Amino acid sequence: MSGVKITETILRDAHQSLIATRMKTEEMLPILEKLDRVGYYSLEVWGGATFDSCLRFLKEDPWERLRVLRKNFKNTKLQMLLRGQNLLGYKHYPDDVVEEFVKKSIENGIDIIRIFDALNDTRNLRTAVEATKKSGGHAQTAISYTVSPVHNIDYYVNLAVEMENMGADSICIKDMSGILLPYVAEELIKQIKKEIHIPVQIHSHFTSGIANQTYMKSIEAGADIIDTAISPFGMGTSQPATEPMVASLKNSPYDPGLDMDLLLEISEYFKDIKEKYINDRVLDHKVLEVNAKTLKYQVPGGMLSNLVSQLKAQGALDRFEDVLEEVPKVREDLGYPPLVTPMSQMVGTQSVFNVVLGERYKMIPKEVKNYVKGLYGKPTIPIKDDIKKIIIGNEKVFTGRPADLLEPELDTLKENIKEYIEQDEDVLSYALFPQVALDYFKYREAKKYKIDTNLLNEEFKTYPV
Ligand code: PYR
Repeated sequence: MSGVKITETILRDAHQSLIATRMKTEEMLPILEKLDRVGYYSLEVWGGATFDSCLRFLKEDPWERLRVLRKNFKNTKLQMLLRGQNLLGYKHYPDDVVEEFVKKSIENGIDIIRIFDALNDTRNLRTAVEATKKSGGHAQTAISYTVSPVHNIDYYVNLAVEMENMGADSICIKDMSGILLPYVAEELIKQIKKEIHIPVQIHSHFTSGIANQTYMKSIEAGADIIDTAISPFGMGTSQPATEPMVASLKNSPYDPGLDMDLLLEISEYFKDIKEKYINDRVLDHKVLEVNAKTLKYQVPGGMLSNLVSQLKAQGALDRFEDVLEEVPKVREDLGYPPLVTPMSQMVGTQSVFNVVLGERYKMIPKEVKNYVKGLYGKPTIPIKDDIKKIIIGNEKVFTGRPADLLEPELDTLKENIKEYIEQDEDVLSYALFPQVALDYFKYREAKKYKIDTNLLNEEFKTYPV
């Protein structure tokens, strides 16, 4: 039997989970050659929040980052996380945008696309899965794992079978909150492996402190691939750490066979990067602690910090515990959505409103209304009539595939920004985040101008007056 395979998340989820996705491409570059030699199955390097963060905060072109990474990874497959029909944003995009986005992601260097939907509504995965396969990529569909009275083993096994039938090349069990218990994972993977014939990958977060054990039981039950993060950026709200996991599997049939010396060198490099983010106060010790309350409230790490900042903004941080108590109630009202983007934001904001305003559903975000109207897909169980009435009154609920309501828009978008386009991919950046992308394009132009000015200055230096 060949060993378990490892996906390293340092360049995507690890820094998304611990330092708000702020790692810059220039901080990645010096270590890429070593990362490429370790023998990982894949590196998760793109997607999730990295795209938004590049454009909005780092003033980097995410497409250029991808090309640079591809050029430097000569031996390792590159992987990204895609939010199904939401791509790398927070709402549904039309099929023409999804198809082009997937095509360009693969053209620029992605091998494996992990595609999930926050509601596990497979209609929201289909366009991206088909586009991935059409471009020769590996389509991995992810089950958004959660715990509720209706999310049982049968539910997940049926979902996995549906995904395989849809054409998935592998399945990921995506435990974004870190609440998949070791013995549940064992049973879940055994049952799934009985019914499907494609590889199964486990993705968890260390948030509640149980993920190492969950990985071990998953591996023993037949999981083919696990997600880990090199130790300086492992654990806490990130993935289990790579080196201890690799060491734990040594001398077993599951030995991943990675180069431990190289892992330790890589670890040293990222220790320095971590130190810098601690000094800059980007890395807060809170995200590194075991948060056992997660097991009760299921709130993923990123959502916890969002709740804290929303409450701080309203001067109501003392209501934090009340909000945590409210989250499962709102979730139940909304038909038990898994708490992952964009549902985690919706449930979180609604819970904050319910507590801070002293009356439940006094104020309701537009996104929550749209969700109840069916515009994000199908809730796990139907939302009760009385809740529906409170949230959308007598408005009708749409039961079709949400993206069927959206007209193609690429041509119009291209026209809108034609004076800024420097590459085909620019229209996709604009499609996802119109204002943020425009701001970035303007910044890019200004920077170019500045570089020209500097060059001019160099010439003047050569010919002093
Ligand atoms: C994302 O959607 O960015 C996650 O990491 C789940």
